[in-house]
Amino acid sequence: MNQPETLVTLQAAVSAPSYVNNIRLLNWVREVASLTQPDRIHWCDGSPGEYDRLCGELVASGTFLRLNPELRPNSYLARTDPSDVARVEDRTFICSQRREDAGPTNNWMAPAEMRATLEPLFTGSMRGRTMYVIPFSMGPLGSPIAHIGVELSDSAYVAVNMRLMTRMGRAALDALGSDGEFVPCVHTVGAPLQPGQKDVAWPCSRTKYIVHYPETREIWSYGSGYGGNALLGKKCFALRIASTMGRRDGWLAEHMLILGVSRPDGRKYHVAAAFPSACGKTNFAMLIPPPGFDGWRVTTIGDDIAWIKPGADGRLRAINPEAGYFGVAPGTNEQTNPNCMASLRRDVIFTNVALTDDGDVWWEGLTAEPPAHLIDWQGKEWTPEIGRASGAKAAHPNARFTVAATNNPALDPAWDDPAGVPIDAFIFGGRRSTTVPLVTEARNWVEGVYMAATMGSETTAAAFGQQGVVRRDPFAMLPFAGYNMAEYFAHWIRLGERLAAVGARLPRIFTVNWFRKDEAGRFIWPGFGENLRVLAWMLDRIDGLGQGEETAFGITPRYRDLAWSGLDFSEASFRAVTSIDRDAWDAEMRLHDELFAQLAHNLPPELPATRAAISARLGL
Ligand code: TSX
Ligand code: MN
Repeated sequence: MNQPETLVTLQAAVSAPSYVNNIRLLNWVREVASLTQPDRIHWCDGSPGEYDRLCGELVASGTFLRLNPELRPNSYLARTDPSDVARVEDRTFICSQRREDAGPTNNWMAPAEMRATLEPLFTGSMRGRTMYVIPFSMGPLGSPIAHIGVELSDSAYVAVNMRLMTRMGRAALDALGSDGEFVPCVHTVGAPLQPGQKDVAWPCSRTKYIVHYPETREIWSYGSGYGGNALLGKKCFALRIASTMGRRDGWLAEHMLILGVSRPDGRKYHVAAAFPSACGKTNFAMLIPPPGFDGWRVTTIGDDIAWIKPGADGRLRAINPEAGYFGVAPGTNEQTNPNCMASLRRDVIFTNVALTDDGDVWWEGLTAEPPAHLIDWQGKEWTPEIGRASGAKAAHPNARFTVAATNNPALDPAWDDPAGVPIDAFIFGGRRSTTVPLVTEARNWVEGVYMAATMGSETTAAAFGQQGVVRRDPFAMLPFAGYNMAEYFAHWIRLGERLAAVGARLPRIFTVNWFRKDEAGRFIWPGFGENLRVLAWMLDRIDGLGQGEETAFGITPRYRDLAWSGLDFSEASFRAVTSIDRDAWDAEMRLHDELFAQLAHNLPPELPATRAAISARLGL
């Protein structure tokens, strides 16, 4: 058989349009279709017409509710099954050949054993459904930092969310070309339909598997239709699989926002920042300068994930692999994040928020007072009285919005630049009511890696068990590293060494904590836009102008080193957010030891050495 004939035959076998010319892709789609046995195959082209059609079908099937177009144009509400509301970390697996490669912080199963487990589950799992072929680019189309993925999913909800969250459709296939490489991602809700069986609004399965094979770079997701379990470009590809690609090829896939900051004179800087959940990453990425900072501007490149590669000059350049925001709705309002509220005025898919009587959305924290009547995230009647009596929230605490980045009024002009933006600083943060000061600069790369490796955050949601307990979340990557966390630390240290060896300018590294509390349990630092005062000090440091003093851990600004114009914040309050308590740090260092003991296998010796240097400086 000659080449064109093979192509045409393959295309016909999987209902592919004539522009699909990647033989490997066509063959893989055929294999997965013969395994999962969908009724139909739909190749997503990513057009607006296709998006509208699929959303219309989701409305007809009861998965979507169209919101009032006068109040929330072109927007929808989806309510999930009450059992399918979040990522399932205990059902997430890294299936490398060797258990040590997954490390002690990941669930592991041998690839052959996992394949044997999944095969019967995926067999016929798409019966009665459409299989959507969803080609997507993580990162600007054609960028040397970007990579292509293709998700096969039996969920139209996934297809429309992927259109908002990635560069999805024919353009991604064009970038792939006839011979390009892609990360194959298979997703099923695990709810095949018998002939004539009526579907439910949110099909899913009690059995769930979120599976990664880092060595063959495959993702297989079974049983959930929700967010990170189902939108496989995000946590599964852009963090877990990409982190293993980055280790192999010398780059970084990080759980970081990327923002631009411009001074009034136009000088512009870029920072990437990692925070665990519930620290306000999206708010920070969309920050509005406070009073006293006229002429300053903060712009968003990304709010969740950064792919960072050394450029020809050795400088680290970052792209946002995503093209939209899949953010937590509760707590978002005109005070905490005006740019986000503006982004959500139209063209949004809301998931598990509450519905108002006039067909708009509401969530806890949107307004000071809840409306008198709502339909809650489970479709039930809700009033403030019911909420008070039963404790039931109107919106699920993990309720989400999906919206294209282009809706953000603070979107950075370079957000889609294939070259990425040069990173001047990394910021690592956590939510700590005591102990960790407002801001500290690492004196060198290794000290910065130590700060990031020992990051911790106090738990806020009761869902995570006890409240107010510090959990270590190194680099905010604990649930997202696709390989051994100790080797991930080593990769960071070695990358810094390699770049320093070629004389490259490395980003500065800072650690921040917006969340210190006073004896009465009140937040001391005003946070939000006022955080720009801390950012501005960082920029001064980068320019070699900012002053500070050495502490046991690094360099901290004194009261006079920050710009206070427009804010009444006393020197005593400043001391309360920057003071270092020797006893608290004694206890803290022991917790660092616990982490390092857990990660002892292949832990880079630089980290215990840094720990020893810090305790010596503390006189412990
Ligand atoms: O996002 C937050 N940021 C970063 C913003 C750029 N939040 C919300 C966290 C939950 C997602 C914050 N919360 C921040 C913060 O800097 N700081 C705080 C704590 C805080 C809360 C309320 C007030 C001050 C600080 N003030 C009043 O309520 C008036
Ligand atoms: Mn995240």
